[in-house]
Amino acid sequence: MQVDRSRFLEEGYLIVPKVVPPSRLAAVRASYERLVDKQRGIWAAQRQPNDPPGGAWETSAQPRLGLSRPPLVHELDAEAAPAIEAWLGENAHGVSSQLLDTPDAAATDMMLMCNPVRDHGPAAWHRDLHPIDTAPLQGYIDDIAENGPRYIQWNIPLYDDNVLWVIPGSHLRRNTEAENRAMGANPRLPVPGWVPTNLKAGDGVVYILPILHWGSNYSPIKRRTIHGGFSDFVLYPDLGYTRFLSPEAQAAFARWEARSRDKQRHTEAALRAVIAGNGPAYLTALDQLHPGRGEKGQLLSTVFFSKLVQVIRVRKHPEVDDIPQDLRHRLGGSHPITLNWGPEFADRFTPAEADTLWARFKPLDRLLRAEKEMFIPGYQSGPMIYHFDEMPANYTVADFIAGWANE
Ligand SMILES: O=C(O)CCC(=O)C(=O)O
Ligand SMILES: [Fe+2]
Repeated sequence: MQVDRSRFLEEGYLIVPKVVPPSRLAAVRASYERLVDKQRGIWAAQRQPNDPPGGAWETSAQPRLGLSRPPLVHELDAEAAPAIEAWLGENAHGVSSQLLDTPDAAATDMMLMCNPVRDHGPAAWHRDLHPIDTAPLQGYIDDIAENGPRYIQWNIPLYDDNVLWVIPGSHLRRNTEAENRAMGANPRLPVPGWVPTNLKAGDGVVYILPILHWGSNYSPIKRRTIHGGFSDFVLYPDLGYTRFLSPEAQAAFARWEARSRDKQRHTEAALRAVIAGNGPAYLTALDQLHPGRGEKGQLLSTVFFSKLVQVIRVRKHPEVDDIPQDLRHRLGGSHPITLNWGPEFADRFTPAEADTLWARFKPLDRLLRAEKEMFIPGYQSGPMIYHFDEMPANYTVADFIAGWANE
């Protein structure tokens, strides 16, 4: 299917029909329902003394299954195949590759969002963006405007679903005054410019992440909505379940896993070029990591690296005490779409190399910090000393490289 990529880039979202083909819907529903039962067992077993018997299933506003992560990933079997393979259909994988303008987009985290057992009402409007451990909004906007998105996210409901609302075009700009006023006063009310997605079972909405969006109503109406995304930057904690998949699906995950290893290798090469003080090698590694990306894209990757270097420091020097607690907490997991390959990646470097890396990234980290703690509504970061929106003024990758001579 041909989709309208220019409209997608402009509006920041697109409704795609029949992402799960009608002929597959019953099988995909049944496969997910079994996983819901498995996960409910996990939640019941994990419940805390003060929790109700069902644990998170009963307390969460949006009980969510993570198919690609422990513990559920370890429990996938042949009956989970239709749930996983829903990601591989032409209107999911093929459309995602078109929209990302890449030959073979890879599925990232595969999840399922369910209704709560009792009414929780609306969530808060937000962008799925936590600048503290990734980058300021303007860095994303500049990269998307120059090159298109690196990651796209999907909601694919298995039953009709109008929970998600979006603000078209908000992925390419900062919050307006009116939005900040509305979200500052009450982030759980409609914000001017909203559009409901209003999806029929099997259809999907795909969106570009900094878009302002809203879980408008978490009611007990049955909800089983596939959620997750596609990117060239993925990390799979466990692919054991692929043995239950079709040969085509197995081949896809094998390609994506190989690509993940390549991306990690190019990330390491980029950081080794920084350690060696070799500017041309740094630019070459950036281009291998993300071929064809322009200057703004390379700058965004460089900002992501400044956070990855903190991951390496924490691993090599657990005693460091100059990293804000909220940042340190965020850095504990992996986040491949922003080039955080997780704590084990740090073991490619020695403590001394971690020091050299930090010396060379510290000036950029300074520029990413604000004068004082600040807060802007609509993000997944609370008050913090890093900029929410602004990238360092007039700063380029060439400035980053030139700075190595000064430390
Ligand atoms: O429930 C939805 O559709 C939106 C969920 C969401 O925005 C989130 O969990 O970040
Ligand atoms: Fe969100």
